[in-house]
Amino acid sequence: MASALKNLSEYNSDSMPDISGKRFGLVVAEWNKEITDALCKGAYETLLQHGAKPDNIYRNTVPGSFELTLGSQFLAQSNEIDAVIALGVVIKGETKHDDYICHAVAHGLTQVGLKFNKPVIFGLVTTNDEQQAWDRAGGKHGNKGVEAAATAIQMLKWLD
Ligand code: RBF
Repeated sequence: MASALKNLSEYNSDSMPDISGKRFGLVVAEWNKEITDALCKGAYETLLQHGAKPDNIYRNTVPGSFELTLGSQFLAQSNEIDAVIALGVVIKGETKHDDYICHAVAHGLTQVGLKFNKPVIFGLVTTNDEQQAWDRAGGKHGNKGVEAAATAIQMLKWLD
């Protein structure tokens, strides 16, 4: 698979819009908390690196990834938030729960973004095991939180 060959967090940071006045909502699932914290750190630092103000970044938690959709909706409906970044880690278990959760979140976040006409970024890491999740939360495959934040910033170009 292509993603196995490169660090996906090496995005092109040219022509990023000015985000010094933008407000971001981070929604972070508490399942696999140590890993989602690493995703959140990556996202937070990326926003700061591109000029966001710490006071304009709101971090909120939800119990698990399934709740990312509603948590994102609570933020997206606010006029005070310009973009939402949803972060979670779903690790495959013995049942098909992971499938249901991932599909629900992908569908749900899409709906929220369309409903409120603002970026709602899918930062869900879906893996077969914990190591693969760490590999994507600051490990050998970069940090999906960094990518999610970069995606949010790039999408804000549309709304300037
Ligand atoms: N939430 C996650 O964020 N990641 C998981 O890997 C995860 N696995 C779950 C496995 C099972 C069997 C269940 C019942 C829930 C799991 N959840 C997981 C929690 C889920 O996202 C949600 O918080 C709960 O189902 C309550 O709605």
